[in-house]
Order: sequence, then C-alpha cells, then structure tokens
Amino acid sequence: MSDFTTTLKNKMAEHEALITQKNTPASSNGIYQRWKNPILTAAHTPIFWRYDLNQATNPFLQERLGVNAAFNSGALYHEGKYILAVRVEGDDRKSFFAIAESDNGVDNFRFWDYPINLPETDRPDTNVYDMRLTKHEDGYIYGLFCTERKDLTRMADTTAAEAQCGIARTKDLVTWERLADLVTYSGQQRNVVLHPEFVDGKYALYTRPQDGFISVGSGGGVGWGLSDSMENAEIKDEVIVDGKEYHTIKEVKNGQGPAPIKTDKGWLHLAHGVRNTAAGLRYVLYVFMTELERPWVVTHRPGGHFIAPKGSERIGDVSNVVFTNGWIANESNDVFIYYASSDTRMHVATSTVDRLVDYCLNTPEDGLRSAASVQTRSALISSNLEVLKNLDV
Ligand code: M1P
Repeated sequence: MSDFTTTLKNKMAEHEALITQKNTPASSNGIYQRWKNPILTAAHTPIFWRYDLNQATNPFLQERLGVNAAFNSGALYHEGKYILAVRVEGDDRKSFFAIAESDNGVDNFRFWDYPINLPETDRPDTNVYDMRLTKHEDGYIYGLFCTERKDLTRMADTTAAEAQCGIARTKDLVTWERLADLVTYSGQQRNVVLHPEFVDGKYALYTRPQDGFISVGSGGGVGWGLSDSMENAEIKDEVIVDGKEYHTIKEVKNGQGPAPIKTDKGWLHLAHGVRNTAAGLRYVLYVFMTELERPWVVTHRPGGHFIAPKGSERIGDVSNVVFTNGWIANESNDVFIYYASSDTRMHVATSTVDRLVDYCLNTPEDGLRSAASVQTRSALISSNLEVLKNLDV
C-alpha cells in the first residue's frame, strides 16, 4: 500500500472513531444533565469535505478546504431521528448549513454527504447562519436563518453589515425552496423564529429588532409579529415579548433560541441573554414560559441563567459564549437541548418537559436588586434549615 493510501486509511479510521464515540452523562443540577463530549466539532465533518483524496492532484494529502467550526444548530425530531441543521464555518469564514443525524440524540451524529444546497434570492447572501427549524402545522418544515450582506449605505467601512431574516422551506430536508426575506419595519433582524402553529389564522414569528449589526441599540428584546403568508412574509407590527433589562443576564441584548415547546401549562421558551464585561460580551441561556393561547404573553420568568459557559466551553473563537437555536422534545417528553459553546462546537444537555415546567413555575424571578436577592435566598435558607432540623442531619 502506498504511503498516501495508508495515511488516508488512518485518517478515515481516526475520524470514524471520533464520530462513533459513546457519550456519557456528566453533571446534573436536577434541571438538566450536561453530556461529557461535544456532539459535533469541525473534526466531525467528513474527511471528503476537506481533503482532495485524489493522489494525482494532491500527492501530499493536504487539507484543501478546511472547516473552522461546527456550531449554532437548528434541531428537529424527524422520522424517529434527531436532526441538526448545523452551522458549519469554513476556514474562509463563510458559514453554510449541513444536516447531521443521530439515532439517540446524544452521540453518533453523522453528517449527510452534501451540505444543504440553499438557493439564493435576487440579492445574494454573503453569509448565512443560525437556522431555526420549525415543523409548521401547514405541513412544511421551515428554516429561518440570518442572511448577512454588506451594508451598502456604508461602503467605506469594510466591516459594516446588514442582518435580515432569510426563509427557506422543505418537506424532506434535502430540497429547499427559498422564499423572500422577511420584511419588518425595524432596521435589522437576527434570531427570527417561526412559531409552529397559526395564531388567529396567521403565521406567527419571534423577532429581534435591532438598530445595528452587532448592537441592538434602542431596539432589541424578543419580539413578536404576525404575517399573512410565508411566501412574502411581512410583519407590520412588532411587540416586545421579553425585553432586555438593566443589570440582568440580558442587559445588552437577548434573542429567542428555537421554536417554543407546547406543554399543558404553556409554551416553554429557550433564549440567550448577553451582558457586557471587561472581558467582552458574555452569552448565557435562559428559559421563560408564555400563555398557551397568547404565546406573546410571558407568564413565568425564572431568574438568572439556565446554562452558562462552563470549563472548556468558555474557550473558543468567540469565548465566553453559549448559544442555542435548537432543542427537541421527543415522544416520551424527553428534551434534548442543543447548544454551542464559544462559536466553536456543539453540545447536548438533556431534561424532560416536566422538569423544565417545574423549573419555570418554581424558580423565583430576578428581584432586580441585591437586597431582593438576599431576601429570596434567606427565605430558602430558613425553610431548608427547618427541613434539615427535622431530618436530624
Ligand atoms: O458570537 C455570539 C453570537 O452572536 C450573534 O448573536 P446575537 O445576534 O444575539 O448577538 C450571532 O452572530 C450568533 O451567531 C453568535 O453565536
């Protein structure tokens, strides 16, 4: 066997060992269980996406098209499989979407052979990312994502960009129909998510109005609006469902994660909140619940963060970030929370609908002042000391 073939076979074997590695549960706080291994990284992408495997054209077996990261993934439970629409970022900084699937939702995620061939609109996207998958009651699977293009009003500034919501739909996750971008009357949009059910006979969308590309400015908050159609989606009025707030985990900005999960107590929502620090922005996840009939009305707001970057999750291309745009509730009401760390890799944490509802219903809200926090904690301490006294421990 030639050196080329031996090296290639070893590389393939190493890759197979990585993607078939068994995952194991790690720490649990009673709300959710983290799993030990990242479920997807750049190294999980197929060798044949990155290397030219033809010895004649690549005698040194060089990586020709490197992959930098595999992160912010939409998620869907489809035909008994746990499906992720992964944001794969090439070494050239361009992101694209690729489907990876697993039988159990916690390991053995394998990419399909080709990335999603996403059609463009008349105004080509420079970069697409963070797809939210929604199986809508109209029968389509929708993928809503951020489409980023150069801000044409600020040509001299090579960093000036515009973010809007791109929309595509499919029935099989293979062939995608691109629809017109969402029209809203806010400057820019990111983190737009389609609600799975019609509301008042209309499509309902969570939005995130923002003035600029990075900074939400005077806009921001998880917004909500209705559209008559998805072919030419337009939201004329946006209301804020969950705003940003001074000295909280979402002081700078926030955004809806995936589409909410329906429970008999209301809709469960997962979102990210951002605050500023001397070390830069810190992204954490939080949960809230809205009314069943009026999903834009919040009923429960557990205080503080739900998942924050931990250990090695804190380091990556954009450090101190956890971000989510996908979760799955399966037929047993087990919940698989897919989150990315530091814009680099994907992880899973598992919970159940009952545990998450309990978390929402029974976790105190943020009191917004240190004294209020002490009061809430002291109430817990005093009731616990009674419990411990009776237990005689
Ligand atoms: O770098 C962290 C995240 O920043 C953006 O999220 P937001 O719009 O809330 O600021 C997105 O670019 C997201 O992809 C990224 O993970």
